[in-house]
Amino acid sequence: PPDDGYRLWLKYDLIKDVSKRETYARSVQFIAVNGTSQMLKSAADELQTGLQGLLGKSIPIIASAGARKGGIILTAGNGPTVEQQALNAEGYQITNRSDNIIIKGKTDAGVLYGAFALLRQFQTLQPVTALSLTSNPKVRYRMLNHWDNPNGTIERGYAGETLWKWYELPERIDPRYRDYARANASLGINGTVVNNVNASARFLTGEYLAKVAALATAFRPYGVKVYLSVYFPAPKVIGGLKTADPLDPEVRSWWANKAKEIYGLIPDFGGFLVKANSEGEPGPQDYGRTHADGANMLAAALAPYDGVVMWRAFVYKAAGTPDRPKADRFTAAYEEFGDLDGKFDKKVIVQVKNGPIDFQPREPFSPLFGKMPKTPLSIEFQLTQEYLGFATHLVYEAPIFKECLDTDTYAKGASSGAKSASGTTVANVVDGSLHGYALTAMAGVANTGSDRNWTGHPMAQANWYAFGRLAWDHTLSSEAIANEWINMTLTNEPQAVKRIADLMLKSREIYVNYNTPLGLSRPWTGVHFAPEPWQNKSSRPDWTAIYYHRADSLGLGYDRTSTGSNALAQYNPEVQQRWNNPETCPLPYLLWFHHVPWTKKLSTGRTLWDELCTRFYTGANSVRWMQQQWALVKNNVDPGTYADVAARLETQHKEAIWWRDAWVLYLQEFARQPIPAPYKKPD
Ligand code: GCW
Repeated sequence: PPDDGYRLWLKYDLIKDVSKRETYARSVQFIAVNGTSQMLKSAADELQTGLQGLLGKSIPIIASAGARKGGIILTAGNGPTVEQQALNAEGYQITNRSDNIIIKGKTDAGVLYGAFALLRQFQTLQPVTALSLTSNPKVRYRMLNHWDNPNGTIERGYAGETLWKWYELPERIDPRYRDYARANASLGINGTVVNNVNASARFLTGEYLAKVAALATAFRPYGVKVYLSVYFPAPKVIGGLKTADPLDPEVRSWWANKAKEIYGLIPDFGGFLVKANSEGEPGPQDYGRTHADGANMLAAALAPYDGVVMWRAFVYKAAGTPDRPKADRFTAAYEEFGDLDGKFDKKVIVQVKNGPIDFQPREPFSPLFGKMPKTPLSIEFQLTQEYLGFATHLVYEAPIFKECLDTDTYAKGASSGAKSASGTTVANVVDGSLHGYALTAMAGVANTGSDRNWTGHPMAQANWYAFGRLAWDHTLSSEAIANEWINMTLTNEPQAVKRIADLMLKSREIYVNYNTPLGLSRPWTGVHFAPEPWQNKSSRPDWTAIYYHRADSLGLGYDRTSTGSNALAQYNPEVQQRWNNPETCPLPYLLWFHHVPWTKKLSTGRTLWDELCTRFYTGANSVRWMQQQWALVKNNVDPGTYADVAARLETQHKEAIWWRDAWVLYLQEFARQPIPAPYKKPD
């Protein structure tokens, strides 16, 4: 039967090469597991199932290897050896000793991650002899954030409805919960926020906590902890109090009791995620208090337990309004959070979106990363393709994540220069190595849903995969991750792997070209799908298109230098220098920071107008190239997956033209110039 995508990258299909299979089979004649915990059992079971599929052989699980050779030995423990000392709490080590493959972790979780890593070796046809793999996660909390509502819908979700069947819980446990946890564990994702940050207070009621506890039980054998988004005024809405003021003693004790109730049901509950005073969500400012007051109050409630508070910095007051005509949404988060640096409780992590605005196809990094040395900052990426063509456009997101993570914040001033060598990149901030944070986290807004293949677009599975791998180790390259994923999910045929990887690696730039080239942005209100650069009516000016692109008769782009909003001043001087001169600002960021005349000659030799047209047209044409590349792998991938992706690429092409034409025709009204000759012909 055609592959329905349900198994994700954990497919475990029989390895076609017989001799390879036989070689592998000789090294795995048993799985010995030292211990009986749930997580060790998960590890052994996964190896057994995986190897059964890959090698077509059933391998016994035994309690102890004794003198036996030619098997896999799983051991957890914190011993004195140098190897063990090289591991952190969730790291693993895989070595060959006395003809056995040994997977070691300090904890059971480490062993579980090691088991998946070993399976990956088989799935990607790597050797399993002379192994010496030591790997430690670089951040501690590796999280998915689900924007799932109690009524089953998912905010910005394009892969069906929520995975959580609230009306069946807590009694019925959908088998899919376990597969969800397995998929996450295979990447090292160890936490999941199950409900939308635009939170319903209902999740904190006894009725729902019992359901959440049932999910926690299903995920626990895979090391995935459950977290909840909280509605800040819950003490009023479900607690019957008159206020939700974070400094009010009754409110504080309400939260303390709520935490106690939660931990009574879920002893390893992860903690709270909070969106407050943002886009209409209530928060501490409603009572004249600060974000720190709100976050610290929740941290106090969690003090007796292991949980943490993840407080989002995605905030922006209405900008462009008569009282704040010049205000720039770009600067809003730092304006609200900058002064609070160092004022948060030790259990608080401030969660910052990668860019200052909102998950645009390309954004500069958020200025907070360079300027909050005393506050643990988590980075929030968006896997679901809100601004990336929903589930019909193929966009491999690893390059988006990497571009941000690898950018130097110059948080310690001028340094040796070269990207990550400087030690002050966004990744170095987030992983705690720069400022020595004890709490470190990365979050991805999930792209999963009830669709059989989890993510709608079959290729969007790679975005879940890539996020998880980078949350574990941000030094992995986009290319290495793509290669792993393709080998595990689509094909092992080297030529086809190469072609698909090429297609994936170019996909983001292609999308940017037909969607928002040269640093345009488009977070206007509404569905975030249709091109409507003309949209200029909304309850808030900063929810119009015009507010962002600033097209006028002279030119295009948002002046964020000192002659404009001066948002650039929120970056360290070296970063400002990189972006503040329109002559030298790299083209991908140009219109983020400058209002550029239509006739201005760019470094490409073309005027702004010609360059824009070139990008819009070549971008849309490149989707044809993507289709051709995909057609060339037809015989190497599953026919169902092939047809699904081919059909979505056809839609993508149609929509790329739609975007191109909308922008070009709209901008032409301002630029008043012809479309350059090579692109005049209709498609
Ligand atoms: O990306 C924007 C979305 C909102 C979302 C908000 C946020 C959950 O358009 O749908 O709300 O950001 O991140 O809070």
